[in-house]
Amino acid sequence: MSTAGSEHYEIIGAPFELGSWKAGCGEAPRVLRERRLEKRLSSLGERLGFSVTDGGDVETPPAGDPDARPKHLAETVSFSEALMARLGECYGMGRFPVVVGGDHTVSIATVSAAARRLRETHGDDARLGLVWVDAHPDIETPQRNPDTDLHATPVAHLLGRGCEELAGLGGFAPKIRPDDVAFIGLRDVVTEEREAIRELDMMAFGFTDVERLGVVEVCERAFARATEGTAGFVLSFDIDVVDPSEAPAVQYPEPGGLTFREAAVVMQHAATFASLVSIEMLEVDPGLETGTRTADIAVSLIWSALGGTTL
Ligand SMILES: [Mn+2]
Repeated sequence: MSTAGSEHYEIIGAPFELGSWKAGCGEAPRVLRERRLEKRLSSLGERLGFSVTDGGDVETPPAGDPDARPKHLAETVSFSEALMARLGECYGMGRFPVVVGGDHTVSIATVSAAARRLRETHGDDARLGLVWVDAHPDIETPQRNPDTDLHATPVAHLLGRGCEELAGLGGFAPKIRPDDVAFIGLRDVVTEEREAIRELDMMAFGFTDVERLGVVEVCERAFARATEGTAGFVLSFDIDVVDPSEAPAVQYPEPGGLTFREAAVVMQHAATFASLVSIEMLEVDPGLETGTRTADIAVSLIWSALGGTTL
């Protein structure tokens, strides 16, 4: 199994949690570090020939007016700008970002930064692919549901929908085209999201598709969608795609999730592409479990995404 082809990975903590209705995901970067994230990746790097740096956390803004709508938009914009700038530095140093959230609003900045990077290296027409591994498609908009939590909206914003302040992050939009995106593991989708996925003809594999087709076939189709015709792609991983019996520390536990083994296959599949430009592990809420099972699974999955295999 080859690696994503980078010689230097940088861990970047993004402890933003205002995109969710409850606090908690902001603790994940600290807990994943306590579970020896950097050490495990560095050990893998000794085997595969890459180095790893822990770049620390991007600072998060304090919560503003809780009654403002869309919820915490100003704070989300200011954090997204800071994270996007930080990722620009990371790419500028020739490093590959390994982003640890934080809630899923973090993806608005990570995918925007990757899109900007490809525009810089491949020109303004460069397309960015996206593999979104999640129980939810996160394609809601504050226009349709003013009370939505913004972590339910990143895909919509990356497609150029939603709020202009977020969709236009970095001064361009959209960041991705619907036909360059693939969802894996969906199992909690609201009607309007289902309609948006159909209307935009997006590739989506629900949890029963994973069962029927097998995870390898799903990976082959999904990663083909994100890599063919694109200059690079991002792997965004929401830990709630894993079954809560194995990864319980999530805010929306839903039965029927991927097994840890299936999730590891997805990550190892990602690692075979040299065009992978960034990965992220989001939505771990460590306070929702006693012990560290979910955090440990998250660390192992990141390890797999950097090319980690048992043998
Ligand atoms: Mn999500």
